[in-house]
Amino acid sequence: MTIWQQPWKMWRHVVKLDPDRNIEDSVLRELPHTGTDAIFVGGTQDITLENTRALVDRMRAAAPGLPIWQEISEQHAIVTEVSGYAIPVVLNAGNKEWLIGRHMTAIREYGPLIPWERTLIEGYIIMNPDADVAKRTQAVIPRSPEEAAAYAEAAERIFGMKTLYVEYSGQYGDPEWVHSIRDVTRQAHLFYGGGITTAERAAEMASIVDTIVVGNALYEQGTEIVRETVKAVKETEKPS
Ligand code: 1GP
Repeated sequence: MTIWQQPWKMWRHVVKLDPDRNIEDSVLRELPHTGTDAIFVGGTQDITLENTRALVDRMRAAAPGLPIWQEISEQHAIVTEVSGYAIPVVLNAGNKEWLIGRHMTAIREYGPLIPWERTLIEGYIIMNPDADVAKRTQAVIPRSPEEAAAYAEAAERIFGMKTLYVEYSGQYGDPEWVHSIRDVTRQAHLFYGGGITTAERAAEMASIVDTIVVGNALYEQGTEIVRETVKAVKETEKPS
């Protein structure tokens, strides 16, 4: 697979939009001017085809040039008008539905229709026990940096995963723990999401991982924080 088929390898900064949360058109229109590399559309609670399609349509109208990738959590909410699909595989899910069950069902249903060349398979490691996604997947939270790193190593060495997502959703993670994951990965592309609310935090995590994801901060602080975090990330050297 060539690099142009894996555009996320070039992304340093992504904004995650939740179809279940309100956001003004004026904010969506500003997003392409913030310098962010791509938009993820997805969430954990109350994701429907209607609210997903409505947000994707509005986003496409507001920012025609920005890649929009749907992060799939509900099969019935899959929309076709996106650049690609991010498919979470929750490595530390307590309920195996989220590790392989839903994936098997989707493949049985859609098999030949799945555009694999436009999919990003994300090996999720959920780190924040209070996050909705942790509750929904009954995640078994790593108890030490070594355990977190072992999930990453298993993902890469055993399952051959090429992309991992360290998910602290709603909480800023401990950089030492994220470092321990980075240290054991060989080539995997690392996403980090959770609690990036300042330029300093963006720079700190961007010095460890390949791509940072900003969610909540946009809803709470507006597009200025997106601009500031993009700037911080672009001034930070990508880990080698
Ligand atoms: C959530 O990782 C993202 O899935 C971003 O987290 O909302 O805490 O920024 P925040």
